[in-house]
Amino acid sequence: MFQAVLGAYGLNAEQFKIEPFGSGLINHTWKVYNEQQAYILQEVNTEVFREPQHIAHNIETIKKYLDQTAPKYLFVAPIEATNGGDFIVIDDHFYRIFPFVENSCSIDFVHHPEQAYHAAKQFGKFTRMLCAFNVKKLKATIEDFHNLPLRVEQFKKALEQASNERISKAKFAIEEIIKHYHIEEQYVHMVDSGALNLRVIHHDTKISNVLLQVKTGLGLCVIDLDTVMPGYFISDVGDMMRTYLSEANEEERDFNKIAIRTDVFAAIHKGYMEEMDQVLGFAEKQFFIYAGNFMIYMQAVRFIADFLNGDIYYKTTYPEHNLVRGLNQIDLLNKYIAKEPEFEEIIKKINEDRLSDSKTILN
Ligand code: GN1
Ligand code: MG
Repeated sequence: MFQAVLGAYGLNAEQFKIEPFGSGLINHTWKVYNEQQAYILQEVNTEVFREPQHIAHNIETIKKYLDQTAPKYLFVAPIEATNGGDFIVIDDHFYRIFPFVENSCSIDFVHHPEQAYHAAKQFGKFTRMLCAFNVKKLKATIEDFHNLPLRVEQFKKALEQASNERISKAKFAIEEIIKHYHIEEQYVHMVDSGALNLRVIHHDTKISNVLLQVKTGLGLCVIDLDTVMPGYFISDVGDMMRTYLSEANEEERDFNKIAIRTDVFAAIHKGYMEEMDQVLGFAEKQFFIYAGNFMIYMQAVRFIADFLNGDIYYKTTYPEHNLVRGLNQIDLLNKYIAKEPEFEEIIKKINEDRLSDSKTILN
């Protein structure tokens, strides 16, 4: 396979080392490198991305726009195959190659608030750079990807069709999901109110999707652009809350290790708002904290639905993997909700400080 794929890019597989790369749950990724060059090779999971050409369309359209409006902005698009295409298809498998950004690295866990700050700034910057871009030019790479009511529907359907064994194993998780249906209701109200604008959203803002400068740890750019499509900012902010606030991530089986760090919350807010404060409307900003509820809950719903469906979507490595992930996210959700009063205080304080700063300037 590697021979044929790399060959389509004029590269000889024999001259490279090829190693699995990253920890994604959907696509297959490899680092392809030798002393002179390095690339990231990816096979797109077409069960999940039914129309992979939509991914290529979005990336290409955005790239053209950024080349004109912000030529210095680092946007990592796939390289061209020798036939001029952005991707290649071999035996119905869909591959693309990215340049490996030099002197960059990524991390899998947020150890310090600083890292959350730099990442949040990069995701905020990405949406800001594209705030005047016509979002309607983009296609949905996964239809209804973050449509919470639909995810809840899928969960209900999975529940109807699941084996008794799986239902009884997931009893507590199912009860917790039902107990939190109000998060879905809030979503429906929010969308109906028209408070949120459709924007160019990344939809997968985990820390490993930001490249950092090796020497300084400063943010360089965002990567993994498959789910870049029209969406609401709560998806990106919420996924940062979901994946940065606790040092233990969704894979952790010891839930005692799941803990919310308020300093990381403040860092996400600072980094994202430094870029997006002027872009988001007043009504949108009111959903900043809700974003965490939304994404953590939706991920719990998705993991548990997949467990009930017999593990057909996410890669798993042990029998109850999706159940444990779902329970982990429920634990995180409950801990997040308990911290909300503190989050509100943090935001209130930031706004008061800003107000007093502007008064000082006026005086
Ligand atoms: C999937 O494959 P990866 O890790 O980039 C999923 C995200 C989930 C994430 C949970 C297309 O992302 O929505 O948040 O797993 N991507 C898709 O780890 O479903
Ligand atoms: Mg991804």
